[in-house]
Amino acid sequence: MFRVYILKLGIVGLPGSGKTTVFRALTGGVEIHDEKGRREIGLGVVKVTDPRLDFLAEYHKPRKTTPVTVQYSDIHGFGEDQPKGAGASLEKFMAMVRPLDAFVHCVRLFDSPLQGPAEPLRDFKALEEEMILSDLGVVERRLDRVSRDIQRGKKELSKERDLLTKALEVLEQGKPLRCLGADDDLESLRGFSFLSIKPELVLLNVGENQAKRTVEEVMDQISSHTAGQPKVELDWLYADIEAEIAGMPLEDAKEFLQDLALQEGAKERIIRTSFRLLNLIVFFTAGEPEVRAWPLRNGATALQAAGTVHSDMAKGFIRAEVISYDDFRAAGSMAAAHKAGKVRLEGRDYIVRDGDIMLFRFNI
Ligand SMILES: Nc1nc2c(ncn2[C@@H]2O[C@H](COP(=O)(O)OP(=O)(O)O)[C@@H](O)[C@H]2O)c(=O)[nH]1
Ligand SMILES: [Mg+2]
Repeated sequence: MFRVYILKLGIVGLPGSGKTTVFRALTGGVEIHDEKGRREIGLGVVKVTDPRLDFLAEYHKPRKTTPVTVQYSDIHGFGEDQPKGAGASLEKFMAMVRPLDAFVHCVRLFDSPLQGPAEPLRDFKALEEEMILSDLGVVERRLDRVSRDIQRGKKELSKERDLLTKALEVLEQGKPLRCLGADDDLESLRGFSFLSIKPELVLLNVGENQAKRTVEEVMDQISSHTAGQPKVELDWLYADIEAEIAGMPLEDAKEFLQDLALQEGAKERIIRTSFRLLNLIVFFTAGEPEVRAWPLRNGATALQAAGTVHSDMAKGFIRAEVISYDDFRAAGSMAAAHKAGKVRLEGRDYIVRDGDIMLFRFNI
């Protein structure tokens, strides 16, 4: 819990749906390297732009400014190019998928010479079904083992059996595991490598010649299909165009956007959607050494926020001095904010809000 994490999003989709294009659009081709300096294929880290962070940096002129970061990975292995047979490649696939916070499920909305005309709802359902079938296999095998162990006297496994039975029911209705509901159920299932349990951002990859109305119709179709499911969000992207822009110098990109009458900020919008999907907020710490944005679970306390920054701050927590970003903006300076009584002293149980600027007092 007391750990800053990089948000990990894995781009999945049927072959030819445009995963790699989406990956390039979202990361601009930024790559990270492993410990030996080798390029990690299909892994990119993005700094999240945030005008609030920019303003705080302008005000404090810190030595260092640190945005929230998001890691995208380009995951193939679904659909036809699923790793077959060889346990090693399935293991490798699962090792990539397991640590992900959520999937970005890329759905093709452009006609493709290889895959044929766009059939987004069909494609969406096909991948969903594949995830559900994979999970069904895992549940059935595990349930089999657990039931036998219970017969041999391992009574302590009966809770797991009940949970797996509930999971089985959901899957047999053709629904993804994220529909299970109660959050603690999901927590205890997370140890397994389930696919359909992950929050999912459905991302329509729209061809440049698609009519706006078509996009809206498809969005409607998919959202009626996922109606009632928790942890699903829907968004869209001109991946091909965005990928091209991502590789351009800034000035050229601006001109290009103007020519196409496109709005800037699809990437930022998708990141905001991901934050909503994962129920995350952002708080800030701001001073002369560093101005920094931190992701935090919505509903987390001041103590948990302190622990995100440093474990000592949680251990020796005394109180937090808190001002909302909007109040700070309105006051114009920290001195004015203090004078106006906008800086609050909050205890360990204070529920942090999006945009809070926090200073932790601690004693260790
Ligand atoms: N027209 C059009 N073509 C696209 C778009 N996105 C991807 N493609 C093309 O579709 C093909 C498959 O894309 P790719 O990203 O490699 O798909 P992947 O197999 O899911 O990684 C490539 O030829 C892309 O250039 C798009 O938005 N519009
Ligand atoms: Mg690819």
